[in-house]
Amino acid sequence: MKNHNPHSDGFAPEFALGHWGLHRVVRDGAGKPGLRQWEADANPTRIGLDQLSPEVQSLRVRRPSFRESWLKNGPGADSDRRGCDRFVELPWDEAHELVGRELGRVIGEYGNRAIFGGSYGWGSAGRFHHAQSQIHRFLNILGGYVRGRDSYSYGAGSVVLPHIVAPMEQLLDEHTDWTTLAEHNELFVAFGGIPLRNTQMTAGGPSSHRVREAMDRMRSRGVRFVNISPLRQDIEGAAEWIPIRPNTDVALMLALTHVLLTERLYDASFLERFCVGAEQVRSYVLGESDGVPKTPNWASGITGIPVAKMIQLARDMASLSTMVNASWSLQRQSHGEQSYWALVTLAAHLGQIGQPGGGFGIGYGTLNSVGSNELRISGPRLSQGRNPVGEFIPVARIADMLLNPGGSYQYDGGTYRYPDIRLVYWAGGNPFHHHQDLNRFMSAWQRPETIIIHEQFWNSSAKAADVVLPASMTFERNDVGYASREGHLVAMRKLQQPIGDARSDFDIFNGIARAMGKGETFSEGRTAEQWLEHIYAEFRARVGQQISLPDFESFWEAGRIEIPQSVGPTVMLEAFRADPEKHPLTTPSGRIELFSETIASFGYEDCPGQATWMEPVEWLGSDATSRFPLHLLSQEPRRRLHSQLDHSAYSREGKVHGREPVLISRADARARGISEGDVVRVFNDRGACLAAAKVTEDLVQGVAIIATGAWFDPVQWSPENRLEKHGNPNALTIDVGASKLSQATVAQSCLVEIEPFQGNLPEVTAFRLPEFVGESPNR
Ligand SMILES: Nc1nc2c(c(=O)[nH]1)N[C@H]1C(S)=C(S)[C@@H](COP(=O)(O)OP(=O)(O)OC[C@H]3O[C@@H](n4cnc5c(=O)[nH]c(N)nc54)[C@H](O)[C@@H]3O)O[C@H]1N2
Ligand SMILES: Nc1nc2c(c(=O)[nH]1)N[C@H]1C(S)=C(S)[C@@H](COP(=O)(O)OP(=O)(O)OC[C@H]3O[C@@H](n4cnc5c(=O)[nH]c(N)nc54)[C@H](O)[C@@H]3O)O[C@H]1N2
Ligand SMILES: [Mo]
Repeated sequence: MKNHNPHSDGFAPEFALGHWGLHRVVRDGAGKPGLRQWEADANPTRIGLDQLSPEVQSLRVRRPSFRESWLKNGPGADSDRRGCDRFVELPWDEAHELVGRELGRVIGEYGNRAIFGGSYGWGSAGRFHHAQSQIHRFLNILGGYVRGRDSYSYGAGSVVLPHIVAPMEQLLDEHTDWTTLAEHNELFVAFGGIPLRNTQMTAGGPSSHRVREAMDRMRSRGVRFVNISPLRQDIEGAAEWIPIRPNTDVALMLALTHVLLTERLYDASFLERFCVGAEQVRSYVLGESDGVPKTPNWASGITGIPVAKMIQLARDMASLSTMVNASWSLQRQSHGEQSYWALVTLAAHLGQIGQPGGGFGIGYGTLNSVGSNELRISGPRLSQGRNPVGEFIPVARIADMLLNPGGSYQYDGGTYRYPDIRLVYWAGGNPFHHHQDLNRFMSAWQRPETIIIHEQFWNSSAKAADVVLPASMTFERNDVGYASREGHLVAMRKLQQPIGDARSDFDIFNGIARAMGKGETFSEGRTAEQWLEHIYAEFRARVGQQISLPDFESFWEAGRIEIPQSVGPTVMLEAFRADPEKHPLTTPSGRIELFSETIASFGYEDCPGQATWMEPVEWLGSDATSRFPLHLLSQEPRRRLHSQLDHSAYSREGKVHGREPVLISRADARARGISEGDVVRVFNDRGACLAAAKVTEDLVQGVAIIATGAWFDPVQWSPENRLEKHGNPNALTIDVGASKLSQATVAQSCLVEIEPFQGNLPEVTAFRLPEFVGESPNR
């Protein structure tokens, strides 16, 4: 396989692919690679362009590293020193031995049910070196592991939607494409907006960034965009902004439904033919079942939106071809299931589901792929084998699991027990980025006897592990790049040798498997290069009916091949609408379940049988606002992917005095004596972080926003930590489930107070290496 094209002359292009997009590789006279924006990208991103920079590379994990106390005194030793201990670097053969022996010990003493291999996270683009597939395959050949279910992205949505419409992944894949919308849609109502910021990404790698163009095309056709969000910028460009209090969209959706019902603007025949439960909805919305009519007047007190605005919006929706869309943030909150249930309920009353210009969306504006009209085919993949261990947790319940082994919990109609975890193994995710209430998480993280992580960088999760194995980056290995609905396959060629002793996750697992006498089982006798050809050949055969792909050699030579667009438009739930008897939904009734007998039968007070307004655990209507009067939202970051590349120049340019900005309204800033650029302390009873104030007119008063992804940087690596120095919102968020149904994260339900920071400013140390024992060669 040819890896290098030192005389790149435009005929054999080299590409680098990230979840943020495609870059063209250019080489200088010495053959050293650099990255440039891909000229065919309609709206290229700057994220990832600087990933080869010395600044980024200086924080690489270079050699297998072992926490000093763990190495000297054995598993479990001084686990409260995780995060601040020193590390000892060892050669690979010793690392393989040590890790293999420790895995063998835990499995021998406690069984595979004592290993947590949930390993949530985005890792990197590339179908073979997909960290999650590699770790799961590896742990499966050892006899299995406790896994995590659902996601931090849309855990509440993905559990409730199969009960009421269809599996969430299926719906996401079927979103009506932008081109069809441009032709047929008249009014696009976006709860949570359509932030272009977020459409920089597609898991697996976008081709061209299409959403800005798509929205412009719709505007030029006269489509009206309505942005219902606390933040005006959630739609960039022309849009009407309806500011709303966070976590109150369900009340608004119910009030809109109330107007449709009382003004007889709803589609009775749609409800009759395609839905069950319209009667229960009617009775609840009109207040017959609970004595509280869900009128615009009622909703106005909750949402802060004027009554007349709601009435007009409902009327417009009923008279125009209307798409109602909710971002994923709407369900990453307390009772998050209700946002999507109320959205579907509203859309059902409008009666346009299955039509090309209307219906509902649950993810326009979250990723570049949602709404594309490229072919929907799952890509080349590495088989993960079978997991003999049945135990799982809803992914965001990890701290509960570690803190309460044997404790019971409810989930989607079942009762389960938390397993007793002794060893945590992670590859391709950053729990000290993604989990809520990180001070509490620090105490959970002290429980296991051993924590092993494969990482590229010395980020917070690496520093807090016992064993850190250095993972290579995409441009240090060959891979095949692909994402459904992106329309291309990319030869991700190795551009340079891995830094230090870094290796691919495949090579790392292969080495440990060999040390455990299971090398052949893991590798099946194939090298990484042979695996690439193998999974490509499998893919080529599988999709042969739909698309004809060249052999591997030709694909590799070409660098990138375009996959033909799907024939004809995609319209969500079109077949169901055309013939619900022939194409019933997979719900128990085969219809859209505005009332679900199944969910009602679970008897959950926090998730009844139909879309219901319930107060979030924390919101601007809580009593707790007397002490913590601001609702903190933590949106996805514009200049990075989660925590990835937070140390790159592009991400750092977005910081103020090296700290993450906190967006705050002018009125709130003034009331607290805070000016633009001031370092402030954002706090509640769970924790505090430092951030730099960014004052704006474009945010609802009472709301603050910190983007996620500043590397967690506590003054003290202990549950008693009082301050996070860098601006990580998960120092503040609450770690409880959305409801007993999904147990999903509620990162967006969080109250705080903000004050000017007094005293000596602690230095940000997030981008420092840990301490090593002894001299480290060529660091
Ligand atoms: N407060 C708050 N918290 C949130 C959210 C929120 O809205 N608010 N959003 C949540 C959501 S939606 C998500 S999806 C999560 C994201 O959480 P994560 O997916 O955990 O975040 P990433 O920063 O992408 O972490 C990926 C890690 O994998 C490493 N990595 C990359 N490539 C490789 C590889 O090839 N091999 C190995 N071994 N490692 C690799 C990277 O260095 C990085 O540390 O965060 C969640 N957390
Ligand atoms: N650049 C970039 N893009 C990304 C990612 C990234 O890390 N960086 N991460 C990707 C991932 S993993 C995911 S899951 C998606 C997430 O996609 P989303 O969950 O849709 O993204 P968020 O940025 O969390 O939220 C979008 C907006 O919703 C608004 N909002 C929050 N709460 C409420 C509410 O209660 N009501 C209303 N009406 N609005 C609210 C906020 O103002 C926020 O700006 O983004 C993906 N895209
Ligand atoms: Mo996500």
